[in-house]
Amino acid sequence: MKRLLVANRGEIAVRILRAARELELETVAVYSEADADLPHVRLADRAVCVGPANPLESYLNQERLLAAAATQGADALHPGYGFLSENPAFARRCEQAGLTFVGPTSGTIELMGNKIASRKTVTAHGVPVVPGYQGSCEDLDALTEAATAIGFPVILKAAAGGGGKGMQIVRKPSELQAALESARRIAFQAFGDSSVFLERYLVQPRHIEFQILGDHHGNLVHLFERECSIQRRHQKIVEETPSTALDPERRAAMGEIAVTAARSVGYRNAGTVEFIVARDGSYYFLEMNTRIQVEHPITELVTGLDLVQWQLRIAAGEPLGFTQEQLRQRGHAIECRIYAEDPGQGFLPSPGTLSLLVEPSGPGIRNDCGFVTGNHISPHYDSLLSKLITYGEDREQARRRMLRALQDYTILGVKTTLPFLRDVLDHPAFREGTTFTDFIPAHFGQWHDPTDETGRRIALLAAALETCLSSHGSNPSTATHQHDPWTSLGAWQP
Ligand code: MV4
Repeated sequence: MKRLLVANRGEIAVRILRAARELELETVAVYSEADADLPHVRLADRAVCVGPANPLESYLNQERLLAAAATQGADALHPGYGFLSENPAFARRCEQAGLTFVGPTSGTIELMGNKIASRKTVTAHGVPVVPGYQGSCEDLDALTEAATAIGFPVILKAAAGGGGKGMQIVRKPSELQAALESARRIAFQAFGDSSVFLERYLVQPRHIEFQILGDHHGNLVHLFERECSIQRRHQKIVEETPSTALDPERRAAMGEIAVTAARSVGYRNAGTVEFIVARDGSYYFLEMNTRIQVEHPITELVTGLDLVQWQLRIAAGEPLGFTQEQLRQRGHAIECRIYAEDPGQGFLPSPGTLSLLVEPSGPGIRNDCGFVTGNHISPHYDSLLSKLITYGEDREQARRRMLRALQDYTILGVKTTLPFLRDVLDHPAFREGTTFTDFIPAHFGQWHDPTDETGRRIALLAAALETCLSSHGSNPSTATHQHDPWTSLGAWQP
């Protein structure tokens, strides 16, 4: 492996290019016409424009990416996350072109992409899954019987889904038919595959995932967990490790199960096994993600390993240089996702020009950022600007460092999640570590920016305008009491 093409943009492209350069690989960046000024283009040895801003014509354009790899003489391709990272057809085309795809095989991506198939595979190897039914869901009678045996409430999920799309919670038998039709229609529209399956619906669960690394020599380890329960509409916004919900015994047991799940498909490279953890502490396999994840840095901080470098070293055939017993979790790490979105308006994307970006720094602070002052945040792409990650000897130190870093972070020109995250990190429930998947709707149902000065500014402008427009001296009361602030202040009165 000599020359790596990074088929992505933004912070993850920067992250991968840094790892590749430290390993002395030559690097090729790709970019769309909208992204020519982004940092990832400058960080690479070479850069190729792969098409217009529309991702379907650039970062998702398989022909253009494969052509760029061929003309630039790349022998490996890192897909990052999103875009083509979990597309088995693209991975297969890379394999067939003799281009090392930095990730698992196309067969593994395909198998794990189908939630019914992955459930069956891991179950056969003793991995616990949520009690459910993956038989033919077209037959309403059979489905009703299965749901009744499982016990209501139940949840319908798309086989080709993951990440929450098309899920339907069903509370009683009479709701099943409508929910089934809706779930199948949404699944077909989103994934072109209407197959769905059924699980018991767990109330107020936690979402905990385990990082996996497997090499080409049969070595497979887990790098402990990440607690990802703080989500809004199935998008994580704060992640941390270790989880406040696991004791050493449960952590070790879940880690072993995660390795078993990965081994059951002969997993290679970095991957993530997702679990749902019930309130009684029981845990169940949900799905496996076959890519590097957004939240990988917190694992790097507590293990001391560079996960992206290991992805590249594994892809080059190098064996893992350590065993499970040599791995330790040390300290605590928290990640906050900084999006160009308006948290006061339902997280509406806030594209625009970054008129100023000043990153926080100092002990235990890392900011994985894909943009600099002057860059345009395009509405064509995911609105993630950067990931702010803090490390501490313990959770409270990591939390306080995060609050300090969030205060020191300046982003002007677009609305961001920064003020919202300050309130999340300061919330008593977060301080206590009682983080469940309903954290945001439960504590931040309708949130308004406490530092938003817009209302005050409008009042001041209105007062100034009123003062200018009002004719002085014509009112006899002002003439007689001109030193009385209750009359002379006019519209400036509080
Ligand atoms: C569940 C669940 C409860 N029971 N599965 C959401 C993301 C996806 N990876 C799995 N998700 C869930 N799966 C069972 N068996 C609860 C969630 C869930 C959720 C479900 C509906 C609406 C909002 C949710 C928020 C977080 C987690």
